[in-house]
Amino acid sequence: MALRPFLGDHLSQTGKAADELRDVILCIAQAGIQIQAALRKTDTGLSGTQNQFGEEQVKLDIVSDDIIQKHLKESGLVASFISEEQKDVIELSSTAPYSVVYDPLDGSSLVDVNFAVGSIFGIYRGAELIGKKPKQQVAALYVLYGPRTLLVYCTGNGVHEFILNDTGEFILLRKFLKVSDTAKNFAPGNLSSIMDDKPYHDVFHAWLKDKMTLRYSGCMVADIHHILSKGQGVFTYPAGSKYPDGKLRLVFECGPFAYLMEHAGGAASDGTGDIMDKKITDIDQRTPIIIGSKKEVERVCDLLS
Ligand code: P6P
Repeated sequence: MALRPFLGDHLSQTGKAADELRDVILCIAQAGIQIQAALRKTDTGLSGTQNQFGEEQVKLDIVSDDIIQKHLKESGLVASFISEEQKDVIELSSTAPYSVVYDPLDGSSLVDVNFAVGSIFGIYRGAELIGKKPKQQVAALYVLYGPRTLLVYCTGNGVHEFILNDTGEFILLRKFLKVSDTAKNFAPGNLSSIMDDKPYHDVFHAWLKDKMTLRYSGCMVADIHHILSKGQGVFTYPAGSKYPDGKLRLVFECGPFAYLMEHAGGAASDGTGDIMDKKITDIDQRTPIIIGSKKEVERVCDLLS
């Protein structure tokens, strides 16, 4: 295979993805290319509408969601999908092989400050999503829109990183990303909760005592990519008074990242159990998350328990 194969060839040869799964991922990659173009020219203002969580939507949330929906529909391979920007499961076909869950533009409130933002995707076999667990995903991937446009995917055979080149092709950058057991960096979400959450205060104190380095951007895709790219780190977003079940969603944020992190040798917990084992009961289900280097995740869970 070429030194820097195209995404499609790599999906078949190294990712060992079935042809139809490869094609769904290639459609998602095409949507990512259109979204990164839209980021450069679309107004970052508010759309005047709210999503299912009552959160203000920026125009780019809507634009990104429309781009992804168009590509999923045109693929003819998607039975149903769940988008953070839609309040119900959207059914397309009862016979198509896969279903897709996604957050079209995670961190969209950061576009106006020119921080990196991303799209997150999880892929399941069949039409049903409610009742499934993230460990039943057959693939997960994200597209990270920063100074470079990167795509990281896993179809069960390693986690692999691609970069969008100047002819509009995703080519391999690094294969088989690995996360070591110990962390040097920490990404502390919901940090304000240390004021009334002693265990989380103790976690923060342990990180400072161990002279670990903070790396937090406010976009989960960028902060999780930091761990996969550096090969170490921990990201936490525990529950707190403002978010009693945690802020981040199981279906289209924590589930796909748990799949990627575990396949890179890391871990993802809700504080008491694996995110990969959490049953999807509702599309807008939230969960606390501690994710990254395995031993650091264990240490944080012990301190939080
Ligand atoms: P906070 C972005 O809005 C997001 O959903 C994730 O991308 C990010 O990790 C988190 O929320 C940031 O939350 O409370 O730090 O603004």
